[in-house]
Amino acid sequence: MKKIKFFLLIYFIFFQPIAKADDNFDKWLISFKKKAESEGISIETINKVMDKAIFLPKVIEYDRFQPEFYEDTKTYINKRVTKSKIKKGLTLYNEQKLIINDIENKFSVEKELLLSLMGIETNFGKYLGKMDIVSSLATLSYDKRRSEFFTKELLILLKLIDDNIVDHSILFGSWAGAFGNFQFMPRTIKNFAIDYNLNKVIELKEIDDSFASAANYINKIGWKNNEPCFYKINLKNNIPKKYLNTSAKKIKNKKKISYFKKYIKDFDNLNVKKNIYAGIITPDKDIIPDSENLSPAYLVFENYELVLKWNRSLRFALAVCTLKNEFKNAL
Ligand SMILES: [Ca+2]
Repeated sequence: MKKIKFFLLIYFIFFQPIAKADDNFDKWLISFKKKAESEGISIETINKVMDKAIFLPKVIEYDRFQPEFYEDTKTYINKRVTKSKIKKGLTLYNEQKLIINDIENKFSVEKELLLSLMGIETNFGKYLGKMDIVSSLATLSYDKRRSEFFTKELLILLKLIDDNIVDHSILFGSWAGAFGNFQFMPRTIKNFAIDYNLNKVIELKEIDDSFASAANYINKIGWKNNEPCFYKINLKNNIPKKYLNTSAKKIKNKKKISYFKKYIKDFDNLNVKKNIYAGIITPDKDIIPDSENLSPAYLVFENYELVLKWNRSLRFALAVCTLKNEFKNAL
């Protein structure tokens, strides 16, 4: 009897939750398919794509353990802006100079920024991800945390497949459903991706289409060439807490730089126009226990906020702009 109870216990602990997750996922899948159909996506496409979708527990694990949540700024940047990455970027540039220069001119976006975005996103195509994107997006749509956002992304992706804009057989990418050299989400593909070499397919794992698409995206959202992203600063203790931004959602309490003079050490040595608007970020304040609140600190500008639109992470945007500056020095 005891043995049976033990097995029952084991069964309930190990098998029951999985069976339940599968069950509920299948239910979710049925209702999602109905939703997709009501949005005008063909039944053939819905069945062809969604019948292979499975629940991926790993995706939930990754979602709950993103480096943005636990790595401090210095570690995050040092891991992503390395000598070997800079070298790799320069090699790629030398091999693809004609295309990259052409795209830089046509879209008015600095090539150094494009190289940096590709370097940070996928280490120049090395980490494109091997996850089945449809299953990743389905898992995150089924999951409660950001269901609405990912359901919309999955619907957009189905529409792109239905319209033959993307080839669904090559949709392997990141756990969060991002695709190609610059890790575009479906909505970004829909709004900004370009068939630059005019062969009627958007190929975001190829240099020409992916660079043009990234340049088009960052240009359309307002990138300004040769304007700064951020400056590292040393704050004085008298700075009111309200000026310290720790969230990537919105940079609040922006002022003309000259306004912050009384709160910044060695202000007069700052090599930046003092009459432009800036915010202050202290990205480690919330995540590092007992961290010194005021360090590191940065003045951030409009271009920085555009990189946040690309990916809502304070550290991501710092890394992108740091690597961009490295390419500026090297090219
Ligand atoms: Ca193409």
